[in-house]
Amino acid sequence: MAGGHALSRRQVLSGLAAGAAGAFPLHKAALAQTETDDRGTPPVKVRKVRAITTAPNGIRLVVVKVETDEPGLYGLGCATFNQRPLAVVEAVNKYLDPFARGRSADNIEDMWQNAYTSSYWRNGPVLNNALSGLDMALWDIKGKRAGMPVYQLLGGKCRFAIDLYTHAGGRDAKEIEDSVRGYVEQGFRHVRIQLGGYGSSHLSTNPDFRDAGFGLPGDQHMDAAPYLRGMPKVFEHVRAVLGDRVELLHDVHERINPIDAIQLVKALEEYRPFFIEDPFAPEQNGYFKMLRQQSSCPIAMGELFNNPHEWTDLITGRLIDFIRVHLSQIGGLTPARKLAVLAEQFAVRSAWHGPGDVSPVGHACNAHLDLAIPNFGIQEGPRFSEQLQEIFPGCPEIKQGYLYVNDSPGFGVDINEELAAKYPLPEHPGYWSPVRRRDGTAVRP
Ligand code: GCO
Ligand code: MG
Repeated sequence: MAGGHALSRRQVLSGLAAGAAGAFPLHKAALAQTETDDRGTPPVKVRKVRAITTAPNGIRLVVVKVETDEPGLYGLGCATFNQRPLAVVEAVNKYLDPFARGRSADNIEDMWQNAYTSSYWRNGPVLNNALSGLDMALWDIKGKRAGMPVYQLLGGKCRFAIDLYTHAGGRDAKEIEDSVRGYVEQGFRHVRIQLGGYGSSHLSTNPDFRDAGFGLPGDQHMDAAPYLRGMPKVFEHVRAVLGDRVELLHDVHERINPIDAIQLVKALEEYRPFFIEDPFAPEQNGYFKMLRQQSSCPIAMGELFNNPHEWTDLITGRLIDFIRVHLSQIGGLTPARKLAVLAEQFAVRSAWHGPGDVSPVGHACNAHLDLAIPNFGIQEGPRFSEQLQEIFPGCPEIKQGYLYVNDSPGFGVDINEELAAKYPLPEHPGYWSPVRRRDGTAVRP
């Protein structure tokens, strides 16, 4: 042990044996000895785990800060769940903080495994997000202690930068064409196209449920037929005017009946989508087999997944082409890197969830994993507002449709807590408003 009296292996083992007999305190000194790594680096312990919230653009971001017993050494992790931020904050501050205090910050897997089972019931969105904040922060700390960016800890780069897709949209085919052109001019090679909001709700008319006073006035209206008729026409138009210069993606967002989704995917296949996302709700994973038998259109799924049971069969059955989990919704980088390896065995590529409701720390974590895996597919591209870049120094950068991380140790992103506090969570608690068919029937949103 650097600077200390190194015990011989025999002494350590005999101390352990004596300690095991409870006869002699030497085993504690011996254990302390065995805890240092082979360079004699003293272990670092967790001192405090706390959640920080900020909403500079109205999106409820949750970041976890893990402070250690080494002065100045801390890590950041993303725990962002936009629809239930306060529940995640409680899970972090009231449960993971007391659980993690005094434990080794070096032993990430051990911390993850034991924190994961510390609630006994597990695999839900709130606890997974809290766990992700702790987990990612420990990887950030590990990088800082090693003096390396996290992607180096994962094996180094498989690519020079990360290819992104961005979101284009419009209320009709012409508006969408113009939106796509704008992004192609910015250098993006992959663009998601949506006809209005998810499910093209602007095309739906006669929300009879409103006239009947059913639900609340703010409840949204979406009938499937106008969307199902409109989307193929949009793809036909954009392909006709822009040809194959750009890869086109589309997000069904689970809002239609499974059999209609199969019809839609088959109708879109001739326009060569890069992928079609979330054709079904996670509760309807059983339809993927039927879809695979009828179409070779590339399929992406996963942003709503929390539990390994949701993705394992889809991947081992080769029923999807892109796995799109939201890393903090599955518990952080520790499970995500294992998921990436599982997917690689079945030629499933990554497409981690990366919209506005992921913090810059979460986007950096996506990016470090993207750099280090051979089965990278595409990355949903962030847009960092001025405020976000000020609150989170070190945000990854976007150039010509590629994402770049900096090479600072860890994830390379910090937080200005004083500035973060200037953007408190909005009054609205964040729940997703109901979406209804004409007769008021609730729709998976
Ligand atoms: C996407 C997603 C998002 C989600 C949002 C929910 O593909 O980026 O569908 O737009 O709707 O993250 O909070
Ligand atoms: Mg989506």
